Amino acid sequence: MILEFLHITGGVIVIENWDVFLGPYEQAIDELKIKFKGIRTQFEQQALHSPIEFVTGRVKPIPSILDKAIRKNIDMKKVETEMQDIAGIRMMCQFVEDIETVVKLLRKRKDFDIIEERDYINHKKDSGYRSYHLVIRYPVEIVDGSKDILVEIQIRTLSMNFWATIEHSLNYKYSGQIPANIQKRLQSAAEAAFRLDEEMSLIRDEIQEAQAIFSRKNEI
Ligand code: 0O2
Ligand code: 0O2
Repeated sequence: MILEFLHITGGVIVIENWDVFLGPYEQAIDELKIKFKGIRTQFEQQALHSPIEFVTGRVKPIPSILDKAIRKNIDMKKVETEMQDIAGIRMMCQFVEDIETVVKLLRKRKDFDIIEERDYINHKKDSGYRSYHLVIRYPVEIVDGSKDILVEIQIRTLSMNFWATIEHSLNYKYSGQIPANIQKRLQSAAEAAFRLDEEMSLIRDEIQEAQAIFSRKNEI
């Protein structure tokens, strides 16, 4: 329960012991990274194309949690349920088609429940942002028993990731107010990233065959 970490200073509710509060989130990220990297390893062991290229994860830094709570008017008492990305995992894929494969794999898993799905691939954001988002309820075992943690999983191609990383830095630089001319450039860069994904999909069989030959050569 978050309440045990809350404490009122000058009328403002603050979290008193961040380490203890964020501990289960760190644990969830560590466990999920191992599990998802394991999926990739299993595909490789069977000499199959892995729909997952690489996996990253992070616990949201404390200043970002506080910023977002203020920006979105989230009551700190409800931060565990209303801020769904305190724990975040990202899975990068080579091809757009891989994203659906990964989503299907995740839907079959028994170690968490998917509580929300947001398809920003077929419904891209106005900024040009594309990714598939899932929010899962993941149980971590802690000394006091089991604790359910919400984790946001973002699944995207390498090309979508390139665009999102650049756009995120610009957003940070301009505090969310990117000048109109740069915004326009970003939108056309998003179009270019979309076309790159399309082009790669057209020669997917060829690329995968080449990658299989390359990995067999490395094994020898
Ligand atoms: P910045 O500027 O914040 O992007 P390892 O244990 O070695 O596999 P490590 O070093 O712990 O990995 O980090 P990992 O898992 O490779 O990735 C951490 C970076 O990925 C962070 O960047 C995060 O920004 C980013 N990241 C990963 N997943 C997410 C996510 O779901 N949401 C968000 N917002 N970011 C994510 P840095 O290095 O902190 O720099
Ligand atoms: P971080 O840690 O800086 O990445 P909101 O969180 O309010 O934006 P919502 O509905 O809670 O919206 O969640 P949404 O939009 O499904 O996913 C939020 C996260 O998706 C963001 O986290 C980003 O990581 C990513 N995202 C969404 N829209 C964009 C976008 O236009 N550009 C980029 N680069 N990333 C986007 P945060 O909150 O920014 O945290």
